[in-house]
Amino acid sequence: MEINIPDIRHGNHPEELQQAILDNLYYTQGKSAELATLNDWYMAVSYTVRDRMMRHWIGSLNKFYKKGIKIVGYLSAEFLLGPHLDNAMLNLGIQEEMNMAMRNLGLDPLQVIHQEEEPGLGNGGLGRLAACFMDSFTTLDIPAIGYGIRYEFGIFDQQIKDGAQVEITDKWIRFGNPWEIVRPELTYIVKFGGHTEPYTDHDGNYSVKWIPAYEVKGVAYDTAIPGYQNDAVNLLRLWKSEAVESFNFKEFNEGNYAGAVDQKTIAETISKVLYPNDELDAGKRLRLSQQYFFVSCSLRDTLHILQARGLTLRDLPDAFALQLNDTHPSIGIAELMRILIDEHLFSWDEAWGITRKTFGYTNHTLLPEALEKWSLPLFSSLLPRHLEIIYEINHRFLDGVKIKHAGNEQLLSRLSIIDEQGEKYVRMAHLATIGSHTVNGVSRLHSDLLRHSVLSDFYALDPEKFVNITNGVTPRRWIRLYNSSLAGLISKHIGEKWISHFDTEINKIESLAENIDFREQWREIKQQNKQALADLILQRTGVSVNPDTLFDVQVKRIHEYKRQHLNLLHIVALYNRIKKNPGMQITPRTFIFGGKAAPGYFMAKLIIRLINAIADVINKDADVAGRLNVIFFPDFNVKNSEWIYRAADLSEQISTAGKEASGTGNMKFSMNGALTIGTLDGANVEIMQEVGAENFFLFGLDAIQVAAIQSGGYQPAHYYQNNHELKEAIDMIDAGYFSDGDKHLFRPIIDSLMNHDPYLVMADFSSYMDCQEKVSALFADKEEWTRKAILNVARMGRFSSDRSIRDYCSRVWGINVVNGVG
Ligand code: 26W
Repeated sequence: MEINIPDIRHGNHPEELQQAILDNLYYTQGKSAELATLNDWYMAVSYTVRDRMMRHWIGSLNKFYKKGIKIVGYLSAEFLLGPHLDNAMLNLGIQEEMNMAMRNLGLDPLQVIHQEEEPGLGNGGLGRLAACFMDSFTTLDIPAIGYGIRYEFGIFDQQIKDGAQVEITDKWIRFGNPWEIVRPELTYIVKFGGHTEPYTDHDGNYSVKWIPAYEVKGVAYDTAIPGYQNDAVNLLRLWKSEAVESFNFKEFNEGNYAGAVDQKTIAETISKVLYPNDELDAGKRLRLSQQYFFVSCSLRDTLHILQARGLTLRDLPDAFALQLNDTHPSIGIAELMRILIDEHLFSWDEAWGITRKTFGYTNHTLLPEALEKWSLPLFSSLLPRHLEIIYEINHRFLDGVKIKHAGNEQLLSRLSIIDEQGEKYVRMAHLATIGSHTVNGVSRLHSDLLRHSVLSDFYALDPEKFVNITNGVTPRRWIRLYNSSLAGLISKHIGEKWISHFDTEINKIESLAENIDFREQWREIKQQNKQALADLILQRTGVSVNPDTLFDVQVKRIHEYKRQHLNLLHIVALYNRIKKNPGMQITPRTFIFGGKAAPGYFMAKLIIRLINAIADVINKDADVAGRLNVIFFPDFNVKNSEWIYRAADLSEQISTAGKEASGTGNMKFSMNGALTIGTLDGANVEIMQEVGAENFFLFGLDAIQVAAIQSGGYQPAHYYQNNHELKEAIDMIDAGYFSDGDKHLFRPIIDSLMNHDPYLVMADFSSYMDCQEKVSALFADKEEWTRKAILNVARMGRFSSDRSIRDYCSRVWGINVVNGVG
């Protein structure tokens, strides 16, 4: 007699899922339905979804140990994953069934989903790119391990109090994290400080012993990364630091209770908190400790997997492709050399050969202040053995250069890993470049600028080493999940293949741009998304905005090179135009800003205050009511961005040309039907090429013109004197018009703009104003605007992170991806 046991762990029928949720609530969460809180239900639902990943995960883990495969180890100090639950339900293809099961249990699925605390283990672009790449690795079924740090506190939560940013500690794991599994059996010891002792071993080999001052333990926490409906699951392995000895009985017995646990405190500090600096190197000892900690654990783990696969250390470059996500993990080059030479007695040359063949390095910024360099005293006190190895790497590299460039001291000192100027520094970008087989930038323009500026001497030496891999974003989270109605409309016309084959399928909607019904439905969806955002803005800021206005959106980290203050000058000028001529015809706009400022970045925090100050005055001004609104959306993060990208009409990508390495928000907006106003910077250049210049609002100086003006004695005040709207706007801010007459509050911004203006805000103002008028004019033509919006989406295929990963496989990692799958 056939007994159909409901397959509680694997079954995807709503009844089975319903039972599974109750089971997990009872057996895993230890709660009855009567007493369960929303968080209990969230945990039970999450465990139920996780159960459905387990079988594939274990299968994939076994794959890591299979012969002949090459695993990508993606080393990143940041992974900005965003919430797991909704993405996992999508990728497992059980959204409807899970929502049905939750409703049958009397739950509101959206409420349960939004209960999840976002794992904010990143600052911005770099961290989010790593997360998109993990989704693409797995959807392309490429074996990959993301290695990083399990920060106890991620990026701060942002509150706006009296117009100013207030940072709130991000206690993301206070209610527990159902998506991670701790691996206490997978721990590695990491040494710090101390000194080195050279010695000759019994075979007469010269070697060096590192006697550390202290050690910490790294414990692995694993999170499953599901592919899109392909049963593939990859691994995100994040390290938590713990004391080797968490309790020192001897100290305790002597009554030194603090002493008994201080090791624990020190050790746990290492993975305690994410540094909230974006593009600004703080050069702090703890930061270098964090970097060495996770890199050392990760390298040991790759060697552990290698040995478990029955391979030798010499097989490393064929078994693993290790990618450095910027210089943050680049100490890994010296660490691998140390392990091979000091612990496995490899010769220098063999060790160096293996190291160079294993690492690739991706650069994400050209900003001098963002390029990491560590002072020698700090470096030698924390990592004495690594400094010796870096000296040797440097010495041998420069010796090699001398062969062709003997006597060119200038060149040698420019190339040297050690910056001899003033207080000496270790230049991590130089170590990363010398120690990697391939260096790439993240957009065509950025990779060119990398070749011809920051790393030009290295490029001249070895041009083959430098390639470009333009960034991408995952169409799963950024369209299918966060804009499901638009995704539904697209799938209705071209099927669902575009979700996993975006770059080859999405252009099939191109012809629909000429279809008036399709355009109508398209506009309807945008309007619904704008209404939803307007409701959320009212809820979060108390300001009601009109979804019929043009939603002009700039969301990204606050930074002077991203020029949120240029956007503000346009707003003030527009405001003045209406004030002067209330009857004038303008396209009503709602300006929406969002983004966090690094807590120590004074100007960025002042720009947030200026945005809110201008918003207060304009939103209360009856003369412009209904025609101009300004909003600062608090706590911009992956979770909140769900409502923003899909609701935008205009995407602001207005950085000074040559400063934004790529940008990825620009791609998310364009993929969700926003038109872009932007400069020829980063990936904007390629977006415009793909969508067509006629479907892109281009303005401003290009990177060559910027460099020319900056080296030609730029006079920002000149533009102030010759543009009355600019002058008027500057004067109003300076006069305290937006700060209750307080002339001092925004003076630093005005002084910077009038005297230095390092990011050419003044020089690009009039071109920006003119371009914005074109935007207003076109927006009045609803059909043409919608047509261009559809063409934008249709032509964004190239900006899928799947295409980026396939490029890395062919140009960097030597992994062949067949028919788009690993
Ligand atoms: C040392 C402090 C620090 C921290 C983070 C310096 C630099 C960083 C990151 C490199 C900053 C970052 O996120 N850069 C952004 O990377 C994105 C992904 O490639 C690009 O799209 C953005 O243009 C770039 O600003």
